[in-house]
Amino acid sequence: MSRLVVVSNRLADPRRPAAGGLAVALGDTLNRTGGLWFGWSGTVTPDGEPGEGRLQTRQAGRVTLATVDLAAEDFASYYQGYSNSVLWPVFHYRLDLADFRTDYVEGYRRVNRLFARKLLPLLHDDDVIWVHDYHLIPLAAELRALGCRQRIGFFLHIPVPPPLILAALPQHEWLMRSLFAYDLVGLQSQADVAHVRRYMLNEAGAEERGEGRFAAQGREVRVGAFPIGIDVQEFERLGRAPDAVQTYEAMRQEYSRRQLLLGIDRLDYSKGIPQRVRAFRELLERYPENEHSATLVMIASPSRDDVHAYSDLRQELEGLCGAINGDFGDLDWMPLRYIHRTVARRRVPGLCRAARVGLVTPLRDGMNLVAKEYVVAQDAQDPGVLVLSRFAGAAEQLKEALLVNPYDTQGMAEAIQTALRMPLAERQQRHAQLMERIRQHDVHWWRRSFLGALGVQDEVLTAPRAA
Ligand code: ADQ
Repeated sequence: MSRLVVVSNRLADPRRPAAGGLAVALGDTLNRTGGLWFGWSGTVTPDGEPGEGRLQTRQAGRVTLATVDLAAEDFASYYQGYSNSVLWPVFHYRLDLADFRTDYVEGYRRVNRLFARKLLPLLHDDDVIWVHDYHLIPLAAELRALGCRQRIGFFLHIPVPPPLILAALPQHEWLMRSLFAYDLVGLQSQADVAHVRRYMLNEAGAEERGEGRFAAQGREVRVGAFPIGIDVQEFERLGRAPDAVQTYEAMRQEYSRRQLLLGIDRLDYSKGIPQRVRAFRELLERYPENEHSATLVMIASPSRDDVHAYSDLRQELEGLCGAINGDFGDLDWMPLRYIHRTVARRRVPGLCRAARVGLVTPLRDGMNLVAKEYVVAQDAQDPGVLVLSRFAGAAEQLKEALLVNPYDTQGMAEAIQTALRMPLAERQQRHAQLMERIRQHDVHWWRRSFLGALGVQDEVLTAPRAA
């Protein structure tokens, strides 16, 4: 039976449910047959030699966790630099925020090479390797250059922009051609697949061989959409646990005479948070009946504070939120509560359930798991309404949400008003349809369909869980 090897920038302990759906799902697969999870340790060594890093391994159940440290110079150019200041903005269509410094890409290559060098000796002949996300796009090419012949799959968690946006990336040819070193490339949505296809044909000169297969450089890669889901059962269980129930009750009591709207995100410019606040302001201006009633709670977890664009966003948001409360607030009502922190995962289902409207309004998002969590957390008898950006990958699946254009402030305000006024029967109907789709395409479906397409045998995917 082949062994699964997962490679991602960061690791999580698969036995800790606090790690969230993805870590649990990957850990679950790794646990079934015993597997290896490889990535950065999270440690930065201030005087470390660039391109070098200490390898450490430890056991978590049947999973071996293997990590390397990063030298400070590599962390700055590979992680903060090329990954988060170049690839993240460009892949989210934000050329205006990209910092195209040439030395960043050097660090990015160096770390991918380092990962390949450290990983190769740990591999068995019949391993199947699953690489995750934009930090590690050229990893398979680096592994192949060292003689690696195992099957390698890649899953990109973020969106892919159209070819003409990608082409602004000075290294786009090198980066995109490195995809041919994979056997399978998985993307979040059909829109992403269409963009890669056009890139392959128009920019990379690849030959299309049907069923998502493209050939160039003597290799063939298959590209497909594998929309990621959440662990529905685990999230439902979390929702029934005391912490979530208490959170729900406390929120209902605190906002007993209010209609609660909720936003939960990482504080990232891709999430459309200022646009959401502007739409909320428009709602209060256009529909004054919401004054003293509609209350927006926004929980934005700190993220990448050391990257310039993120500190600018934080300032903009603080200004917008302060102005709403100043202009509309009263002694007994503050329209907006903005909390710049991460809430404990076990409380998230309770917060979602207490909210009549879930606002998920990214300008671009690979998928957006909060949209799915919000739906699963609802009371099926009296569910809230999901207002979802059409630019989230999730919008391809969640058609019964109220789909909005986050750049259209007025349109978004109208959609929020529709959500607040939606009759019970319509809410129930939309919720039931959304639930069915989210349940069908959960995180286990996602990993099984990706790994199945990569040729991993059913025995591995369905082997009994380790105790
Ligand atoms: P992210 O951009 O991090 O992920 P998302 O999919 O929304 O975004 O997942 C965030 C997770 O963190 C959710 O489980 C959510 O509950 C939790 N979370 C967010 N803010 C929080 C807060 N303030 N407090 C507590 N928990 C919070 C990337 C891509 C997405 C893609 C995922 C998975 O950008 O598009 O859906 O990977 O592939």
